[in-house]
Amino acid sequence: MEGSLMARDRVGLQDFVLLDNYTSESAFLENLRKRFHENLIYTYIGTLLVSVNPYKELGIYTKKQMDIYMGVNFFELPPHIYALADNVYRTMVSETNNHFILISGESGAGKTEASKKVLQFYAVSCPSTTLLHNIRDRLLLSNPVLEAFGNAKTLKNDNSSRFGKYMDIQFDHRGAAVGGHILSYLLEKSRVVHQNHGERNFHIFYQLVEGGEEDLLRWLGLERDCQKYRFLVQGQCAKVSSINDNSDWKTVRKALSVIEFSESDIEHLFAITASVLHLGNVHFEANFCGYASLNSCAEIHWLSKLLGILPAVLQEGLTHRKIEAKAEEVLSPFTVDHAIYARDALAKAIYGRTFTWLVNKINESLANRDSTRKTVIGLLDIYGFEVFQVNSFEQFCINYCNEKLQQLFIQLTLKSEQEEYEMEGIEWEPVPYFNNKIICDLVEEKHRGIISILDEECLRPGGATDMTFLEKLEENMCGHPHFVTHKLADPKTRKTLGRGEFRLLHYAGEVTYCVLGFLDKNNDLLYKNIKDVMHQSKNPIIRHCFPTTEPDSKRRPETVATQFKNSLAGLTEILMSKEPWYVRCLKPNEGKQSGRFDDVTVRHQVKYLGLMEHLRVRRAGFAYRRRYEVFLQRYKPLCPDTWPHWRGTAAEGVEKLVKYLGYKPNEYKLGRTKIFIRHPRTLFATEDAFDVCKHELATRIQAKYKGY
Ligand code: AD9
Ligand code: MG
Repeated sequence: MEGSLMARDRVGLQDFVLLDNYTSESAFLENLRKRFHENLIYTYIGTLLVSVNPYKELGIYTKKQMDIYMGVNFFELPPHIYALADNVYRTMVSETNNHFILISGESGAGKTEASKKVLQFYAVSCPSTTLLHNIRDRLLLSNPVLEAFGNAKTLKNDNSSRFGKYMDIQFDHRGAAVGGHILSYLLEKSRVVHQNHGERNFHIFYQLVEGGEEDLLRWLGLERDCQKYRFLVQGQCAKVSSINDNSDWKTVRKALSVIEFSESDIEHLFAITASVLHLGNVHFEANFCGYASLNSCAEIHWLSKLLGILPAVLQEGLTHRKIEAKAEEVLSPFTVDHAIYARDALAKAIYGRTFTWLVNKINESLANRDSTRKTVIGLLDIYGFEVFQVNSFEQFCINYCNEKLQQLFIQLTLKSEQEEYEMEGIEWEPVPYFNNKIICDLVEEKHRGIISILDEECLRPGGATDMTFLEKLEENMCGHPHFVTHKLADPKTRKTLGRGEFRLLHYAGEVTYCVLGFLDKNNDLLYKNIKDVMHQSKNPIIRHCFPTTEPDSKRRPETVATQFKNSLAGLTEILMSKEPWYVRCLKPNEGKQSGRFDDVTVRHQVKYLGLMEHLRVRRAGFAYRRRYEVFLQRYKPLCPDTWPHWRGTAAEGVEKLVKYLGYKPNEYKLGRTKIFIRHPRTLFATEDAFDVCKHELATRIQAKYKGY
């Protein structure tokens, strides 16, 4: 197996740094394509891993494969996500510092799959004890649960992450995985009440309806038919061939027990899930005064039962709003439209807050109670850049998040490279690249960015609408090279833009956003009286999610976009304090097809992900660097002066060693603490010599013992 693996990977180059014509995009693509058609989906650029989604099972994630990659030097085996995971792990253990793996790429490129593979690798390959097996299983099983509640079928991906996830895996001093912690980012709640054609609601709803046991469904008042629920039928694709809701239900159900959810937690959780479906079927009619009246006895019955709230209280909360006038409270009835709006707001709030509860609960179960020093490996798997026919507030947030990650990548790769050369006293030639800071600023700059302007409109009393928001944008962004609207566009572009739209020229391409709903989604308003109703719930999760006093209830809560902006700033800070590693995922085609490598699609991603620039930086500089001590320790048997003992400094030893090995002066540089090697082939040659040497030594030792 090992042999065949090595042999198979002689196709193309395993590392783009070896490309002779390294500035040629075509040569880059050719190498990717050649490898892709041989099912070799991984290729390095130095220590960065490029991955192309194969859209089929390759059989390369077995336990045997994990064993092959465990503890082996990074460049000694064909590129693999396990090689990267192993390298990160071993660096963490030997240097006792914190790391993170940034997995990026557009929607459907394979980020979530990659992050799962990394987690599985650690769970299986790290040292463990019976006690720790629990943690290991919980780490692994947190995934299906979060995916059930946080992923959904979109037009881009049948299992699209609709929330951002950052997970710290904690290790103790022996390198055993001892705990974890998850941070989640902005769940796309609007999906609960609305799905575009060809898309689904969150997986959990279908899993429950399709897979839920008869008794459970009866208890929840659900029928085994997705078509019965308004929140499940809008996309007209409840059944998806690539998804088995029935068996996924079983996995989730089992996972919840392993993560130590009590039976009562589980009951309450599914009571909430079902109540969202019942809420979707609540129907209003106009009464003789033109106000909304409820016409859904059965739904109210089930909602009342599942949430533990009196039917009359629920009914009033769904059709009225309380207005505080002087010392008294007045009940103001809703119109039908208003009632539908309030109902949907409630469904989104229930689901969104329960999701947060779920993440917290999982965190409790993953918490490591031992206070000894730990190191962590952070895994970042966020929703990828996406462009649909109609793009709204959700895409705006998701794409902004991707801009931020691209910015982080640019800062870290170029910054760290420059700093390292500077620190080590090595000359460095900067490489030009597109810096997307200008787009990040356009979105997030204080007082002037799109988010600030949106917030201002949300706060402006009276008269603010989505269209006035657009007008404000036009006033402020006029002339910005990455912003255009119908009014600001040249005649040719104008034809492609509607009057209620603005277009951003993102690093990954143009996206036209429809402003409809921006204010509303950013405000995310929920009337106080319905919150109070929820607080009366006998369902402990709901009561917890709707506390009597919300934090800072006197101040106006932060808007959704501002909260998101702040949480991304927090994330950036977390990441900046750790050592970065990168996986760049590429999509081979737009059709989710295996075996099809579409040049135009891949070329576009290679371009905007900055892979060519990254390669150039790697090539302009030095591909590999090793601390003197590490380099000497490994290769000292190759030189009689350094073997078996070297008494001088490690730096002097390395100098002796490379001279003896015949390194040419332009192939390497000696820095203050490290040796820098320009081409990997130099290192590979040394590695080959080392293999021969090891073999000879072993033969000599064997011969010696045979003589006895
Ligand atoms: V999104 O931004 O969350 O919409 P991801 O996470 O980048 O997106 P995901 O990992 O979910 O994409 O991959 C999409 C699908 O591609 C998976 O459901 C698999 O069917 C397929 N895939 C991805 N990576 C692999 C792989 N290494 N091997 C086999 C894969 N199939
Ligand atoms: Mg994903």
